[in-house]
Amino acid sequence: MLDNHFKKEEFKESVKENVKMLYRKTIDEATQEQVFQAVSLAVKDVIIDNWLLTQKQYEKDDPKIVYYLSMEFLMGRALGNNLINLCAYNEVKEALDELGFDLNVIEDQEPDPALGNGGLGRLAACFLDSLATLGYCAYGCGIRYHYGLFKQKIENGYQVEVPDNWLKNGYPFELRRPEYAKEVKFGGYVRVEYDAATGRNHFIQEGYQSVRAIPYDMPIVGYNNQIVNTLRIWDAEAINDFQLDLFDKGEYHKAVEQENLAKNIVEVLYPNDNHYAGKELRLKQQYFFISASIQAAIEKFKKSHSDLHDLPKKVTFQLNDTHPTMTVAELMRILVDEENMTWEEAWDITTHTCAYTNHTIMAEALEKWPIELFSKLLPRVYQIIEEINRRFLLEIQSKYPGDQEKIRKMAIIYDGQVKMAHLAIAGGYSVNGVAQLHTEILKKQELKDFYEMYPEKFNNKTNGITQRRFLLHGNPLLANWITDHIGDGWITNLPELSKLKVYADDKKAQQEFMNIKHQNKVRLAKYILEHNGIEVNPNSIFDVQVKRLHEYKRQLMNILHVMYLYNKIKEHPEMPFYPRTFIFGAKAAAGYRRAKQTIKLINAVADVINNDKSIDGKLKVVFIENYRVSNAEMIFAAADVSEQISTASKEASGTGNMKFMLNGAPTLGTMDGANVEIVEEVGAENAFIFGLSSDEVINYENNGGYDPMQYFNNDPDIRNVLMQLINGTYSGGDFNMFREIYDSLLNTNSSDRADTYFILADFKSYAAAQEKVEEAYRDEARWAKMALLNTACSGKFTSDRTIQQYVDEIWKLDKVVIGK
Ligand code: GL2
Repeated sequence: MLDNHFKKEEFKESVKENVKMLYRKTIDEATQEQVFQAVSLAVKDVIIDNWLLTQKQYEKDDPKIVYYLSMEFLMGRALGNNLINLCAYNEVKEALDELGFDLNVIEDQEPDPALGNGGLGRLAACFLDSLATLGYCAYGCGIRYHYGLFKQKIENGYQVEVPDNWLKNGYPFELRRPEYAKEVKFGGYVRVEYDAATGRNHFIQEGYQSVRAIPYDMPIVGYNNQIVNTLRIWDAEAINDFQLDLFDKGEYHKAVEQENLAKNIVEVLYPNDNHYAGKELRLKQQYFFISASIQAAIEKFKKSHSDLHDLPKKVTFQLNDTHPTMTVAELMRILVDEENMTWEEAWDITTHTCAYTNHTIMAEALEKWPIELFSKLLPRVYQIIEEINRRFLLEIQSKYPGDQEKIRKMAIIYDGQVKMAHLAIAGGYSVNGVAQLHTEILKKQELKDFYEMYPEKFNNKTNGITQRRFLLHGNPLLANWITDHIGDGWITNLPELSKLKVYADDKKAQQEFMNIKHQNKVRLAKYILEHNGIEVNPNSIFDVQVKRLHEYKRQLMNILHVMYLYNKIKEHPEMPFYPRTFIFGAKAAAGYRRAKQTIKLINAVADVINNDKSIDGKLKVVFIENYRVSNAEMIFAAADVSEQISTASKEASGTGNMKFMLNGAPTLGTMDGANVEIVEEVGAENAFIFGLSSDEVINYENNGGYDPMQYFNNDPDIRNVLMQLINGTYSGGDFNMFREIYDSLLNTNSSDRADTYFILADFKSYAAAQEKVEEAYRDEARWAKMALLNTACSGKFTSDRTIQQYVDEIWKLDKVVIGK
């Protein structure tokens, strides 16, 4: 065991031995990447022992299991995190020092496993960390994409996507488990066979293509408790190797197709965040990993239990958004077709085993599959959904006799489409939103009819984040300072941070706190210089917006405000102005044109402003290339201001907001998502809140009445900034480069409502809030107190709390302690 009785000399030997075995080299000949592989193997060796121990304990205790089914797990690097959770980080750092290597440099060799897009995938990763740390038996189930989220390069100000071949050197923490392979079937037709003996029909899929799903397991190390859970991601392989006899039988085509199916299915993660593209391959991916995961779960259950009716007592399938909703139908298929249960029995089990989390109200994210596509690809599963729908409509009719409107709005299959959210709600026992406000909007607006029909299913689970990665690993200076002041209980009990409140007015504590922030800003400034070639002033205010690029998140409002500030500085050079660095980081979905134009705009504005000597470095704009989990950790630690400026009602929760808060950056934001709860915890005086409320936004949306042109006409500052989008100021004289952005705000040429996300409506209150930020920052003591209180009040936002609520209110899991 590495924790507590870590043996440094043994570890060093093991690293050297690994270098020798893997590369036939001595350690002084090895590259940094080779040392990374060797160190990781040595760490994995330790983890495996605990992994086995955990397995044994689970076999002994037979605890209830949650399967967290998700298309995305945005894990981030594992090496550093594993060392942190094994409580061996400092020891390994020392050991490597003695071998002549720097752990930070070694950590940097690891590719970010980026099997996710943004918040939804990162939440899944934080949840796994908390589940292992709290001692719950949990499996993450997902897909082993060969290419994760693309790497972003900025060329000439534009985003260019580069494939992320994260497996190219081999990933040291995964374990291939071919003995648990499962077959997954696509296409063909369903033959019905009547069994006279039982009087039942049997449904047999024939003429299908299939792939073999091969699981790869990644260890999820709990913090200091010897528990190691499993993230199981499925790869695909062709079932038949190339068969000449098929060729002879004229089925050459089928053999090749089957091979291609296997090759394509796990090739790449769809790079869309909060957006559904409706591609057939995506539907294949969904069924592929769900079928394999559910088959494996049932098989595992049957190994130690004799009666499948007990499944709900021992298993929960948590559906991370609608992407894994196929679970409902696949479980029904297995229970009815393979286990020969009656429909009623199977339905009772299914609806007590599946639970659904809704992560967005964005209409474009709602998954609806055309019947034609669906029924062709998954003929038997589709039949089952038809039957679920038929019975569900009967239930609606008996509850609301004659109400056709209810059927139209609630049916699972309607208008030629399969509506996945409706299936998830009908087929599960729990529906949760991810922040209080979001859950209320679901109940009152988006899912109102379902809430009326099944109020008992609805509940809220406000998101959280793991402090182990986002403070202990990402911000070691602050982590040590906190531990020096209040002990290290916060690592597994974040609300203990409130003990820091007594230091809020303590001059020395304030100075130390801000000094740490400064050092972290220096670290980020160095990264920015190395990666962007831009020099930034660590004494300026670091104002940061990092998240996916999406119109509703309003990076556009941020950069328009930068343009506005620049105009003010130019017009009034004598005006007092506290130096500011506006930092952006964001990937845009590869096919999202408007988002990509916004990236270009940010870079174009950066180019002009950063090169204008006349403003004396008062303003800098930086777009950090390839924002991802590993650089995020550093960015949160260095932020002064946390930009959380989505149009109220649109951001279901947000989790970046919590990471900033934890690291002592006050929120500049709207009353949206979890911002509402952040303000509740820290107090309105320690945040900068502005803009329309969600009720106001929803009211405008439902009743019209918002006219952005009125702001353009009446406000010369706004008009000025908007005109600069089309007069060449930031485009070297090209009037068209940002025309579409301009049009999107005012017009006119498109059928969309102008300024869909109320940027002009909120602009002036945003600018006013920004002025308040500057005023607060000038007062050093006030700012230090605010920053410190943000950290001190962030205890609620640990994913440990979120997970405990899921456990208590939805999953009902048993706690496991190793050695008990
Ligand atoms: C999201 C929401 O947009 C985000 O607000 C939320 O914090 C996360 C996690 O619940 O889920 N929904 C979604 O589809 N994506 C998100 O990040 N991609």
